[in-house]
Amino acid sequence: MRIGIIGLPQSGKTTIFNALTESQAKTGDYSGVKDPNRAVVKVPDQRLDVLAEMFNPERLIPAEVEYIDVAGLTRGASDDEKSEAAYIAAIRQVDELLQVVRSFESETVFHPEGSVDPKRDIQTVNTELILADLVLADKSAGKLEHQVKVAKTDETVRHFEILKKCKEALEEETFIADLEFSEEELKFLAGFGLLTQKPMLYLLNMGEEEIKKPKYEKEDFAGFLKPSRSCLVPICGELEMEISQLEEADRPLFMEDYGLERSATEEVIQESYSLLGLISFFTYAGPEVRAWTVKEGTSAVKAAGQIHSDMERGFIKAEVIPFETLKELGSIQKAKEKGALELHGKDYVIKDGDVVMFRFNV
Ligand SMILES: Nc1nc2c(ncn2[C@@H]2O[C@H](COP(=O)(O)OP(=O)(O)OP(=O)(O)O)[C@@H](O)[C@H]2O)c(=O)[nH]1
Ligand SMILES: [Mg+2]
Repeated sequence: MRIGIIGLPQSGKTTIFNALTESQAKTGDYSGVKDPNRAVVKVPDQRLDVLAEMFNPERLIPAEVEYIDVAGLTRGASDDEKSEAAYIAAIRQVDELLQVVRSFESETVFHPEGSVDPKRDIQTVNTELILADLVLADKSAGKLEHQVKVAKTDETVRHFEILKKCKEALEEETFIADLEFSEEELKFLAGFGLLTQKPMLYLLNMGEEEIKKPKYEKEDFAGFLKPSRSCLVPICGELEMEISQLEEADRPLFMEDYGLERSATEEVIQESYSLLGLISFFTYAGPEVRAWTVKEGTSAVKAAGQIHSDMERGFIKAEVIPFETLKELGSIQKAKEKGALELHGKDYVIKDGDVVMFRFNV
């Protein structure tokens, strides 16, 4: 999974990138154009730790997420009709966006709009996303319109209609994610990497003093966030970055001092997963215990295919035990004795936390 971090200049994107990825990228060096920061992190999952203890495997492989932190979006970023800004191109390929919204006050950190106003900033950024998509949809529709004139096929007409629908929605400031499409239409649109089609998680970047006395409540943003399924997580970016730089053993005490119940990193990943409709399952084949990520509703045979195409082709059955049951019983051996391993066929729908052994034949 790939997640792009966006927001206005100096809203705290790189600070939060560092917190999420335990990186040390330079913060506060506003310079407009720069290469994106990238880092891959292992998805923290306490269930995997329990399994590690139970199986004592040679290798423990968590799921991974890549974060891409780009330069700040500015007003008019999408005005250039000829070439798309490189940092916008860089986020067209991600699965989900994190929009960092500044709530912290600071005498020393400048605000491109002159004052702290999260709702206005969200609007500014979202307008840029809409414009960037509009330019792209317009260009592509123009090309198709030409094709429709010179060599009309049913397909070109259909594709042109899809883009027209997108353009009309964007002109009304509707995000593409809030439109209805058929499977086939979605397949066609997937190639464009429309920014307003991506799930978005908003991170309200608070100052330290806001932990105890929040300036804004989540409810203040209800009905305001786009696309409509989005949600907002308040996070204290600077503190989270400090926490990420501590030794793991020192973190709980530090967090307690500031009245933080858990690190925001885990919450961000959880919310990111649920926005994308992703779940985790686990396998314990041979020397390896491993976490896998699939879309909710994935069948056992497709899940096997994600591991290896041979496993999909030669699929026989899946031996499944829910994580909680396995944890209670204490070991696979015990689970076998108790007959707690369920046998499922191809069409079984994988559930979050399933511990699975695939039986296959090649
Ligand atoms: N007081 C305070 N300062 C913060 C907070 N989060 C970030 N900053 C500061 O804000 C400045 C900008 O932070 P960055 O993380 O570099 O912001 P950015 O969004 O990546 O900036 P650009 O990449 O230039 O767009 C830095 O000096 C940070 O130390 C916060 O929660 N409180
Ligand atoms: Mg930055």
